[in-house]
Amino acid sequence: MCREMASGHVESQRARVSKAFDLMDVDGNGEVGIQEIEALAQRLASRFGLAANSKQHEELRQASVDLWRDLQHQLDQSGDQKISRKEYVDFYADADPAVIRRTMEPFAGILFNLFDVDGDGKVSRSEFERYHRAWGVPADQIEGTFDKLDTDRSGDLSKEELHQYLAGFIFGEPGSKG
Ligand SMILES: [Ca+2]
Ligand SMILES: [Ca+2]
Ligand SMILES: [Ca+2]
Repeated sequence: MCREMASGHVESQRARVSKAFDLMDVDGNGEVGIQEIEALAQRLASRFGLAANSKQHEELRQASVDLWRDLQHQLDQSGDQKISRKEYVDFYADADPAVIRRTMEPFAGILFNLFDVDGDGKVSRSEFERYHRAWGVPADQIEGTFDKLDTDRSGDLSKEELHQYLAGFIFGEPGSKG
């Protein structure tokens, strides 16, 4: 059972998608339901420091629920209102990146605006760090992630660059070329 150790950069797309699923399956029972999505949105909101009844909080919650409905619509083959690991991995292991992008778009847009505190349409290094520090991510790891994401080396993250990052979280880095 040493898969973690052996994985590194060569782990398969299925393994990546499965790991992304783990992030959502908070109680670890092998399926994800609306309660877990709402709990995740809640956690995200608190990391961004959003007040419980603020407009931004509500937008984030709504975008999460919409994303969930979309996923459920596409993935819940058995119709039990839950997405199982198998449904999730089967779908996203070979999903068309364009489909993933479309699914992600509204949610990613909301998150981008939350990251972009000064509203200049870019996520600067300090905006990126500020958020990740709240999650307790070590500074050098944040730096490394930022540099990797800033593919055009502009010193900040465009919507496109951040989008790749978020898609990686939720769908296991679709289209990443290893
Ligand atoms: Ca679960
Ligand atoms: Ca900014
Ligand atoms: Ca950039």
